[in-house]
Amino acid sequence: MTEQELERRQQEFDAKVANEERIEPKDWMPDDYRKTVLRQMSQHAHSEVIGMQPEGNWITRAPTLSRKAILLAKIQDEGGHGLYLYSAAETLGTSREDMVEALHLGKAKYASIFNYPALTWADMGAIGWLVDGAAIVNQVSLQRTSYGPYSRAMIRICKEESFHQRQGYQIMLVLARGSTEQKAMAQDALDRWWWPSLMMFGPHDAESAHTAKSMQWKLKRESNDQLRQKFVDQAVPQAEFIGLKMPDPDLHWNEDRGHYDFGKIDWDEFWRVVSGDGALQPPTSGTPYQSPGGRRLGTRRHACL
Ligand code: FAQ
Repeated sequence: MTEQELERRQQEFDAKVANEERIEPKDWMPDDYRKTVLRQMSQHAHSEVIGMQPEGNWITRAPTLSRKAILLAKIQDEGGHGLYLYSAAETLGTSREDMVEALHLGKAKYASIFNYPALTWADMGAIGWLVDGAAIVNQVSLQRTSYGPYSRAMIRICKEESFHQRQGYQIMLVLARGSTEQKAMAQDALDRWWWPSLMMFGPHDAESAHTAKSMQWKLKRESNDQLRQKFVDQAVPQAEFIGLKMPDPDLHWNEDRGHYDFGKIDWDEFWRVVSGDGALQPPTSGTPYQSPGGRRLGTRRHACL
């Protein structure tokens, strides 16, 4: 391709992005754009599939038949999301086998939150409420992403994810209004899943390798910190409504900003967990489990591994 032709195609691509048109598989796109969309979509697809595992662990231990049926349907949906996303990513010219191989070789990532163990039934509530809740905040924004197949996959995924979030919140609500022990179990799950949920949005904008370019391409429509703030503002009143306490002494409403301020995220823990630190050492009776990041994880009394 001549330099002139390349420039013409680049201008055409830039104009489409500026005019809010979607980039389609048959369209010319810069190599870096293709690489970045593929990285994000394959990471997203892997997260959906790996994300089935902590919940899959609880299918045989769901407390009632109805809870089991709901959990099964929810986990199947996550598998389906992975499949739409692999199909959408294949339109960029890579096969599903190559994406899965990259995952197995450690070249592709998945959301680090799925390295944390699901220790009690309340974790099914916390995962739905917080993990799906954080995923939706991001995915609603991605419905307007510039890559057509990704944006269309997000529309269907958001509808299903919204049911997932509600079923999780409903589990938490029932536990929080139950016996003292059930309420303690719900609080323990919130304590363990809150900070990892905030980490799902990725590093702060100033530390985020890809955000600036992805925003310019309208691949990302809101930055990691903007999305994280939306999630916090939404989750805090939800916790208050069911009478649970967020595990963050620095969390408070900031009248001037019109948002909640919150405490510092432990990024050392994030990077340790991203790089595979997830092994759980079973405690001796009554001593706490340690999270992959070293935080206290509840006791053997609550765990049903
Ligand atoms: N975990 O430059 P940035 C779900 C990596 S779906 C691990 O800010 P970017 C459904 C990042 O890859 C949840 N690694 O990156 C469900 C990069 O490393 P690289 C998944 C992370 O892409 C619920 C480096 O850090 N959702 O949960 C994470 O611009 C319940 C620098 O980061 C999506 O994937 C992380 N959390 O922004 C299923 C949404 N964050 O690749 C079952 C789509 C960052 O250069 C049960 N993805 N890294 O080696 C995105 O929106 C973006 O990729 C972000 C990260 C926002 C996650």
